[in-house]
Amino acid sequence: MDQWLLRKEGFDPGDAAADGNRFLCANGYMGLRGVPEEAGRELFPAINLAGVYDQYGDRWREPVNAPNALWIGTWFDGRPLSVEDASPASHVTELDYRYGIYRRHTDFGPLRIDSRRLVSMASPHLLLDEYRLTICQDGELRVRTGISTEIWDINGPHLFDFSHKTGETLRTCCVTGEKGIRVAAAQCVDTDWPAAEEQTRGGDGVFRCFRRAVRRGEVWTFRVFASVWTSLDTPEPSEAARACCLQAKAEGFAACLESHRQAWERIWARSEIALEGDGEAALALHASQYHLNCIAPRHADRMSIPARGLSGQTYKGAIFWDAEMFFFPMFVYTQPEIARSLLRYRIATLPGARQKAAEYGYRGAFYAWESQEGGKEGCTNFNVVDVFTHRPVRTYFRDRQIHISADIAYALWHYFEITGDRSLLKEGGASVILECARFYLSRANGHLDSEQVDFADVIGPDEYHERVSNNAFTNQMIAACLEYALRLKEVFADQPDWFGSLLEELGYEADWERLPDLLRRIRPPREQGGVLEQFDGYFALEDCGLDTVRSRLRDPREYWGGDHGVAGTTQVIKQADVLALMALLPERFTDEQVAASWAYYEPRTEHGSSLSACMYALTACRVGRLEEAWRLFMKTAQIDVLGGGKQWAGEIYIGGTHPASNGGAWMIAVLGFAGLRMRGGRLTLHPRLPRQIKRLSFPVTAAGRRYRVEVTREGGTVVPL
Ligand code: IFM
Repeated sequence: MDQWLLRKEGFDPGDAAADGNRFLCANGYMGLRGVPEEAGRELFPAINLAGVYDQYGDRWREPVNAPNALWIGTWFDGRPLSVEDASPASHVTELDYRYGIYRRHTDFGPLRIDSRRLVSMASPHLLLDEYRLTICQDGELRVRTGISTEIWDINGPHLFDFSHKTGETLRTCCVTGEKGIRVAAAQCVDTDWPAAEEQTRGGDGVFRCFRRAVRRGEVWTFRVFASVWTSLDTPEPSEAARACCLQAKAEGFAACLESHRQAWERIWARSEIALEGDGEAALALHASQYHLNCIAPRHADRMSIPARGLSGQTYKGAIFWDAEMFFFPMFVYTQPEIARSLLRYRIATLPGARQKAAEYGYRGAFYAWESQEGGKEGCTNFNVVDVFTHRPVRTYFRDRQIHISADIAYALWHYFEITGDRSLLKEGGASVILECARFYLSRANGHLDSEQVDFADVIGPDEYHERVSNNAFTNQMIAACLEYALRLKEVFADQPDWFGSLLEELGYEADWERLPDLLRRIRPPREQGGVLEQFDGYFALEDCGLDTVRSRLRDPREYWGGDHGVAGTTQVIKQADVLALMALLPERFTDEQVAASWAYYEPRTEHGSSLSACMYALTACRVGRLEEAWRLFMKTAQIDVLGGGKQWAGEIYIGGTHPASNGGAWMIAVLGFAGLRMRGGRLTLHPRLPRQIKRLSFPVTAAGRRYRVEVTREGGTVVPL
């Protein structure tokens, strides 16, 4: 079995949305959905741009899809050859995870198309396609390549005022509606086609057309170089796009491909987990690491990653806690400069978080639940649409999921602990931690001089139970945030003046005095026989099984949470909540508490979020439930190989790739199965390999040094490189 290859035979338009995700190519700047070159809007093609947002009318703001600069269509004897309409004799789609290369092989009878396509990892604005036609019958061939403006949007349109230029390089320019961001795409072609081409521009884009009689046995190749830039990158995006593709054409396809492959080799040298013992698991792990690596913002130094990566506009292209809790661990241990970029995005968006806290009448930093550019809150008060009434449903993610600020403080602290580098704290990270702690000071319910302080009216990770009090996850993460704030003083013990002036600058003196009090009084989780109660009153809810709750659904797309959701009045939860807490702050809980809570909550968990299974797998490793850990690992790691995961929340499409699961797969393998930890500046291992795994081998970076970790049934080693 090839551990680097995803392969699919046949074409089913019903799978187009899922396949576009599974076969995604990306490089952090943009994501190219895995659909064939000739795809029209109905097959959801997209070149999704990282960090470029637009709002159309009063619809949801979402990231912009660029004009489709790699569009190619083929006609034979006047008949269009598209996978959708021309019923090919065979069609195979492949994704090479090692080098991020999408391939398609389609036999249409009179001709065969074999193409390979990529989004360059060496040059962030460049896309390439080598499109080869093998003629199987004499006839007339027409090939049209160009920039199509048939753009798929969920809440668009976003691009207006299209203008096109012909010439050696075709160009399209347009602007976004809300902010007037200019978006430019360019394309040029290298081919040995003997006849002159004809160029056209119009309502659907700008194209060149190659047409002539061909004979059986001939082979024609079109090497397409395309480029996308926006005015956020440069004042002259159109010129930059033109220059980028001309330079690539001058270098040649083979040279561009080689630079791209070398860039991927460097990424794998720093991050690849080699797993021996189970081919499917090895493939799934490569797939997970591919999907997370290909959306990392390598071209920017203060950018984060949306919850559905660059696979489209789902979840408004927003940054959730997924970034800090699920993507960050792989990056901090393999490519800390990317982890740093994710956190610098939060530092840069601190003003937005302060503004949000102020809007709700609090002080400090309350980060956006769905963060867009500048920390703008993308989450609306009506984030789900009811499948029966088609009315928006009031949801409380935006205003009650207050754990988000503590999650960010948690990642900042762990960046410092794992890298040993204080500079990020000095650059603004310390201010973020202090401002998050200050938010909780002002959000705490009750008087700080009362014996216990509640955090009432919140939502924990389990979003099916809204507006609960003393959610264990939230309270404990807040406690951790306060501790990190207080420990900053020790971290900067050798620079008391600097730390003192930071407190002064933030006007923090009085708050600093109050932190220990709040920390001491936060209500601890209630417990029954070692099982932590998820929130006040959870144990009193109806205790029926998952199947019972599912049987109450009247529509498979129905939302389970909220006022009328089938899960809200029961103990059935959407995703890991108490167990997420135990996975993230393991030292706070005994093995007995973890074992008891795992046994209680797992059967009551829908795993309706792709963030769930990995937290259960991590905690299953700790308590020796290795068969379950393995099952949940496979569920996590295979999500984008099999194209699974929920597609709908009410009437809202939530499909896409699953970077949180991708990061979760890394966490299970490294932190769970190998048991890697950074403690007191040292890496330790505590291997717990399931029987299916013979050996795990991977590189890690910690405290500025690189190591290779090897784990077998006999034990593990950490060897400096
Ligand atoms: O952040 C998650 C949340 O926990 C569950 N719903 C989907 C979000 C984005 O992945």
